[in-house]
Amino acid sequence: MSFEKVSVVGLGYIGLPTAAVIASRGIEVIGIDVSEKAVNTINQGKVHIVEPDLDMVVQAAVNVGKLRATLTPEPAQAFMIAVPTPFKDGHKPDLSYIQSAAKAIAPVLEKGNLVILESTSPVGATEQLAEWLAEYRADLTFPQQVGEDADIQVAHCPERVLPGRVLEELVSNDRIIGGMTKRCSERATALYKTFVRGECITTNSRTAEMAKLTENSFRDVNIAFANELSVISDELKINVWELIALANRHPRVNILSPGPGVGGHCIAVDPWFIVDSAPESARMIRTAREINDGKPDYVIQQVSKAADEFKRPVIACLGLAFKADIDDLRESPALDITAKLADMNIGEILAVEPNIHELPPKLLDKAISLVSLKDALDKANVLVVLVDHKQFKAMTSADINSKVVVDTRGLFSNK
Ligand code: SAJ
Repeated sequence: MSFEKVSVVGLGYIGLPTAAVIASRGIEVIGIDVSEKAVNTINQGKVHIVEPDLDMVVQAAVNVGKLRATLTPEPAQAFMIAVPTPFKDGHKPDLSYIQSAAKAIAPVLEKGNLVILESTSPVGATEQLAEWLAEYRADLTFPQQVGEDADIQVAHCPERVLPGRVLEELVSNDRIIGGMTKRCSERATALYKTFVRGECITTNSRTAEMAKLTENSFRDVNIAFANELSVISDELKINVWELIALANRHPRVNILSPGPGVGGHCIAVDPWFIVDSAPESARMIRTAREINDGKPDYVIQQVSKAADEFKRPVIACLGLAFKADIDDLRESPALDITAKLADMNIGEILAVEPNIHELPPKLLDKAISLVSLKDALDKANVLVVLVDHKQFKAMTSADINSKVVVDTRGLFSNK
């Protein structure tokens, strides 16, 4: 059976591009979100998030009437849930957004519908979603059955796109599809085949959940290794960038880059889901998280030492985003470091972030000025490179002349 009407629940960094891409294939897409502002913006053909080319794809889909957003769910053949899965205190996964989505769509579900969980989730979350759907449908005309005879098919298909390259990766990446049953996987595969050019590989829901967590944990562990090497290299007076470049010349070695810590809402979060599920066994995954979370304090110590060299230190923090060339400040170590430096009162703090126009709430009540790169280079005697934005990569050794540089991204390792 082909899909004529699909609903996407949660119109954020993943849901909105997914909705727009499916709509661009000629399928009618209804986007559901709890934010009235997001719904209104999308219905005007505009976007509320920054992602290259997304504005064009959304505008086109809305203009031809294939995409529309609403606050209240309505019937569709398939529902794709792309809501946040943050963690609560003690690094425990918070599934409340998935639960709310289940509650919202349950009344409009019809026999034979497909429900896909796209949100990165701890192992067991898809089974839990099926149980919630059953619970919220219990009093209705046909209750959702869990298991082989389920009248609603439930599957997990974790999103895997890289912020900044979402539209391209949504179509070209392979997809892992973990159905609650074989039939669920087949239906879900049919839906993804309408817009995915990569391969769709089927498994069960628990393995699909774990596969996504494993991908991000692999990266976290590799970055932790690089971060540990950077601290060891400082102790041993070795340039860590040169060291890693040399080691990576080996055909079977591929070490990622050290930095000021790991940010974003994925790699800094997902490994904790594994640790929470298997606290005794997930030793390396936990340690990697601790190493990466400890890196900002190490950077702060380095800056503090650098500031001690000056009577009136003026410290310029270059970058606030969690990675290069985006405006996303979520879980950003750069933001954290800048805030803590201001609290320490060790000098005047300047912040440079070419991708935003005003200081974020977290920095508003602090003695920090948001300045241009040029002003920072004119005034500062200590430069702290926190993000490798393209504007910072273009700096020359003349720009840094007599300044002390704490370079967490290796921009000046060869300059
Ligand atoms: N970082 C380093 N060193 C590196 C690479 C990254 O310190 O060598 C830091 C970045 O500066 C940033 C953080 O790690 O603070 C994460 O950045 P990222 O570019 O590695 O990843 P995300 O969080 O933008 O996206 C990841 C991707 N996962 C993988 O590459 C395995 C993406 O494909 C996932 O869809 C996304 O997580 C997600 O939603 O889970």
